[in-house]
Amino acid sequence: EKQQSIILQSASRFPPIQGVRFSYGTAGFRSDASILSATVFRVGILAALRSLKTRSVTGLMITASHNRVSDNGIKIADPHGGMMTQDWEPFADAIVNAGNPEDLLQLIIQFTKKENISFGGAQPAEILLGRDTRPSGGALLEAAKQGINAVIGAVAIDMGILTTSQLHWMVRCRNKGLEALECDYFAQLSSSFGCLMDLVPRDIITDRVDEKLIVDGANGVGGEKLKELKKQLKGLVIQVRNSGKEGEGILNEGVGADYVQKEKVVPCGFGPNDVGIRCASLDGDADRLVYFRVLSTSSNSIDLVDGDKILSLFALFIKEQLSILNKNGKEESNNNNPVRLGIVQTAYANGASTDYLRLLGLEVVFTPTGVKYLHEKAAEYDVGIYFEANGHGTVLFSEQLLCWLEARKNELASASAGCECQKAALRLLAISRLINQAVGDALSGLLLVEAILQHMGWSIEKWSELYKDLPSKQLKVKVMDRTAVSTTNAETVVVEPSGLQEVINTETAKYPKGRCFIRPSGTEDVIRVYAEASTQEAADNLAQSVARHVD
Ligand code: NG1
Ligand code: ZN
Repeated sequence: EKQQSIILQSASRFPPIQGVRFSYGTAGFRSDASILSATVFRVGILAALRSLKTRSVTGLMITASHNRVSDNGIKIADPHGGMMTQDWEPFADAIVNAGNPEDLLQLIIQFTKKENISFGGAQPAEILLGRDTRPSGGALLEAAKQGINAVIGAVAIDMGILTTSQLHWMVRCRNKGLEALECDYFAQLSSSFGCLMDLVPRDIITDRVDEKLIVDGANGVGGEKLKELKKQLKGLVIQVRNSGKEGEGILNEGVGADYVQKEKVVPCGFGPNDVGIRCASLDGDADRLVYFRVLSTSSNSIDLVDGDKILSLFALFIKEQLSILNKNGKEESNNNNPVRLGIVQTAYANGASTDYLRLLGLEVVFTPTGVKYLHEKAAEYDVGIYFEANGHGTVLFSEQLLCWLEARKNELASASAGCECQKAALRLLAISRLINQAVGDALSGLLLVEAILQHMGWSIEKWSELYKDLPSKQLKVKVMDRTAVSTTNAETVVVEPSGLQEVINTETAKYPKGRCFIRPSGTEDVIRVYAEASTQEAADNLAQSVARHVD
């Protein structure tokens, strides 16, 4: 009774905008920030219910990632730190679109009955809140808090301005009973990075690898956080650009990982003096990372080292460490039960990267776009590495493998300290602590890249030469109703409208090495077109001609 009137009362303070429908897309709800407060309020309620249901800490992140500064969005982190379970998405859609407080309340009553959720239990629900640097973030955070407070027994804990990855990491740690403040996050990253650097083979002439790295912070939250983190790092000289300081520029405008990866041009804030230097770009909430090298500022050209190449570098290194362990551990029981290493990509992965990974003998599988799918798939392996071409990804280790590595480490420490085998175990353990197990994380990904380049003694140029990207082109087509397009087979085949896939096939067949697919975006009102072919001109033409049929 009391619960019902609280919900009704507070919901009436956040009336939904009539005529606007929201849908839980690739990464939660996103739109222009000015129409989001009712949505955010309701997602606050949802996060509290999720916490009650799981009897664990959940998280709420307010961000629109790489989108415009005037946009914002909200997503929920589940107890393990990943995205909210897909089973709850229909309920999320329903409550966000409920027309008035009374309808909202009815939906909540029905759902909590069905899910057996009871209010006001002994254990309070705890929800960690985070937001990026968007100016609308403060007010939206307040709306989320009010949503949480409308649920009796739920407590909102404001963790302040964070990267998306930090918030997810904190939720995961809290549920493991570990310390989960920002200083703990920085300490874990810097100590595991230090561990990997200490294990760099001495015979590598490290001065072949330039210590200097320039990072484009997208004028978002990542730059400031990196400035904090770098104080604790040894062996790296990091210069942060586009950190979002007053006057430096606007969030995601002409800067950041999304811009650099999609446009393949030099971001703002970089000039002729940067030619040839190893550079990286984060996105607006620092869960994506790409590298690049400025070729020429006059022609605005870069050599892009995207998520697929980061994935390839990680895969190569981890495979090498696993094989050292296997070679030296012949009598190990684990030999009967080899470590399963799996690579997860989406249709946006450059075809050349997939060929390269398969040539290495690795198992590569595909899922639809969106980390919720990639993450779930990667978790099926002992070591699962997933990346989207745009630079969102991470490496997941199974509990079983971590236990096995710990045991190996201790065994080997007593037997033959300092053997290659022990070092490999130590490296893999360090990677599991460095790389964010909850979600993609530009900061931890960046440190792993840097450690591996030092280990290999590779320049960015050398790394980039692992394979040559096939020329590709991405376009987006504004449409009235993006739901008119549906796809299957990890989004590579159009189901509806009927006949469209045949048209795409016909166009694609005209180009050597041609590959093309379209899909509705889950975050914007557009249909995305991706094309690949043997030359840039061909890829552009293929994308253009298919885009014309989408309209
Ligand atoms: P949509 O809008 O569904 O394509 C985009 C990215 C995803 C993912 C989400 C979440 C592309 C082609 N798509 O999704 O990979 O990062 O945003 O931010 O880059
Ligand atoms: Zn992001």
